[in-house]
Amino acid sequence: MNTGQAHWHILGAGAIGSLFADALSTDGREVSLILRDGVRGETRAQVVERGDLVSEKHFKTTGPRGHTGISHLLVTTKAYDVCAAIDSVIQRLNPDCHVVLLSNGMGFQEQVLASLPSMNIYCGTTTEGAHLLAAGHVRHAGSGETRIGFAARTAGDTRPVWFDQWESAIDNSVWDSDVQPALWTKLAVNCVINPLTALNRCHNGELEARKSLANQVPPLRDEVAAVCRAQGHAEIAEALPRITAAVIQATSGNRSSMLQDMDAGRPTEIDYITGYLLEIADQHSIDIPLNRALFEAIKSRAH
Ligand code: KPL
Repeated sequence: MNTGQAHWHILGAGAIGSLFADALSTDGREVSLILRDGVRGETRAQVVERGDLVSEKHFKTTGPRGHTGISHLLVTTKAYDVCAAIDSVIQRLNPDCHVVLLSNGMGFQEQVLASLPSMNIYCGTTTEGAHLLAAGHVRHAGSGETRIGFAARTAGDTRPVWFDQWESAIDNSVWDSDVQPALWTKLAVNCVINPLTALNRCHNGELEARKSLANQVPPLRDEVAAVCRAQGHAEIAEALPRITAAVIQATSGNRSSMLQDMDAGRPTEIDYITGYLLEIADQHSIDIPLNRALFEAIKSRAH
């Protein structure tokens, strides 16, 4: 039964995974990190800085092929790693495991639903800011909101019991009975900001401050809005000019995650951001040439 105290296993101990591991454990939950080189019985120190407060905790670690069953799995890997990472622990997932997908982008949710049909799959999005300063060392960069809901809605779904504990651990967490609009809003914003900042190697704020870049935002955003509207999210399409401007301003000093990935020589999440938008646009026979050009430019540069 999963009605008692949840023991969270975290797949993807990057900035957000580490931040949430720290918050869940501070609130009294049992937390284990699944690491590629993790060894059962060993612990890993995690330092989280929140302003002047520095907390250091030692988490149990386990490799993907550990022995214990997993009842609650939080996935915070890069989008392109989600399916392979889940596959690596699939033998350990309890038949009624609760799996929360908090990675950026869209497209992998359907794949996970298809590969784990008996399990409880949730997805969500967070605007919490966190930077990984080094492996196991995270700085909280700003408070945000975390919205979570079922990956696929069925009649009679009720908020899961674990969310009570989650909500008490993670500030500003919201149970969202229809999380798709939140996922689409994040996707739409990422489609506008991430490829442009990555290709121009600029901070988010330059999309407003540099005229040559600022001029590219409205036509790109209008293409994204057309796809949102066709997909049934007219309210996102209407609000997109305001939302993108607000995110660009609020994150003006940030380097987008796609720029950081390119600079670090990592694969980017473009297939799950603009790539997903292109797939949905094709389903609706909508031409979005500016997004396609950015997609191809990132693909030709990415490692
Ligand atoms: O989510 C982001 C990202 O970089 O992936 C934004 C909102 C663009 C902030 O940088």
